[in-house]
Amino acid sequence: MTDKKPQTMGQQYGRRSWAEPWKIKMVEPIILKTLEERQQAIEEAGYNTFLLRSEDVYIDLLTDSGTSAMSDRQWAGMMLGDEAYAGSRNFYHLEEAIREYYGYQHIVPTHQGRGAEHLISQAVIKPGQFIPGNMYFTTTRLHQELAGGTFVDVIIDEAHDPASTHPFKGNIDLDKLQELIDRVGAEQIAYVSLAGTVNMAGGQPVSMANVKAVRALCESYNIRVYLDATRMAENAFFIQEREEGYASTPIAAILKEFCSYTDGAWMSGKKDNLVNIGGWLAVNDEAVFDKARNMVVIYEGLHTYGGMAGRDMEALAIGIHEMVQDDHIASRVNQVRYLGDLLESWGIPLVKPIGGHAVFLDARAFYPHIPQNQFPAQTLAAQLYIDSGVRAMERGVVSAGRDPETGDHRYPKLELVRLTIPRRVYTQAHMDVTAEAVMAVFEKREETRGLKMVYEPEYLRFFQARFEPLK
Ligand code: P71
Repeated sequence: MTDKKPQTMGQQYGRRSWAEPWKIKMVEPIILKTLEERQQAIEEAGYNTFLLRSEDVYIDLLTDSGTSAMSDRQWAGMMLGDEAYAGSRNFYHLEEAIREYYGYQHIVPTHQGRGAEHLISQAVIKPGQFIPGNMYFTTTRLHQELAGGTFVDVIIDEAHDPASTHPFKGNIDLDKLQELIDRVGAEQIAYVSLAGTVNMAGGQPVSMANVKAVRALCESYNIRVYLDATRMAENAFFIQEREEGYASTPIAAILKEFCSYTDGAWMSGKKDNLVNIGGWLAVNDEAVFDKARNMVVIYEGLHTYGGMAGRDMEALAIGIHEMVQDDHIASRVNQVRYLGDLLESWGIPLVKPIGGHAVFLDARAFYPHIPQNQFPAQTLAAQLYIDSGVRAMERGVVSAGRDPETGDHRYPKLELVRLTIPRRVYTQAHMDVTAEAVMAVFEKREETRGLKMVYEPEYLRFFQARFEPLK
């Protein structure tokens, strides 16, 4: 028995508590399967959390992509779908929202982010050109490679160090960018591929000062800057929180200023934009727009729906408006930080600072006895599911794939497991259960063995690869 009085979370932290700026109107039951059922499920899934059935998962932190909860207004907007093949009213609402909040002129709708990546890559990359960027993303780099380009990582070194607490680990290293320009020539650079925030680095932001400096350098060589705006609202929150002069600037104004230093953006609406499906490409250059708008009819659908239903575009337009509300974005990022702070205080190795959409466990430090070719992050994700039904995602050597030239695994410095938090879906209690699950797996770390890959698909292998436990 303890005579300690229970404390609210705010009291434990010596501040007033905060709560989510929404209340729940509809619920979806979730159940925790038994240990035996979970063991069988992960074995059937080849120790790959992408291959689990959602029904077998208790708390699903695989991704924040398309898994967020829509608001009552978005659902109401779904009823206003104009399902005309051409010229749907909802497309014009979407176009207005993108122009208002991101500031780009020309909009091409797509079914999701990779559809937009395909269009921009094909529209502006000439075979043999280079695309410098602040760390690769799987689908982005693949589309750049399929267009004949070569991605070059020019992110600051701190981004590759999980322990570095640099406030803007997503920044581009201007010396690395300059060095590439000097080496290959400005005309051999298709564009700078800038992501805000950087997913694979741990959801780390880019500062306003950095995007301005990148812009200035690129302007002097006539190089375009295109933005992966997938989690740019979260990036705006970090600028408001950390960068001098922005503490009282609204998220909407920060977002628009940041975008003004870029020539266009591709977007997975499934993240920041708070919808379950959808994406877009937006550019200022008419010639690029013309190409992309022509190509969209081959791969996605007519240029006023791009693979989305009218109702999807309406929900997307409303989601963009909700995304920039300061209380929404603060509660979203702070929920992620709540989970990260708990784990960090218990000594769990993770990427610091805690990013915008997820907590990234450092699987290399978690399992120092498992070599990278025995897939420590894949192992950790499987263990977490077995222990507690929590589903996470590998972001390490399996995700990095093989080098197209040598055929060897690419061994990234970061070998991570991502606990990704959907927006407006889980409560603080779910975060507590997750934290305890990570701790339980951590306590068993020494007896845990790695995996071997027994099936490997050619493209984006992490989605469908299968593994077996090492004896
Ligand atoms: C995420 C996803 C979805 C995903 C994609 C690939 C492997 C595993 C999971 C998608 C992104 C993203 C960024 C920065 C473009 C896309 C593609 N992320 N840029 O993190 O994070 O968008 O999924 O709508 O096609 O789970 P798309």
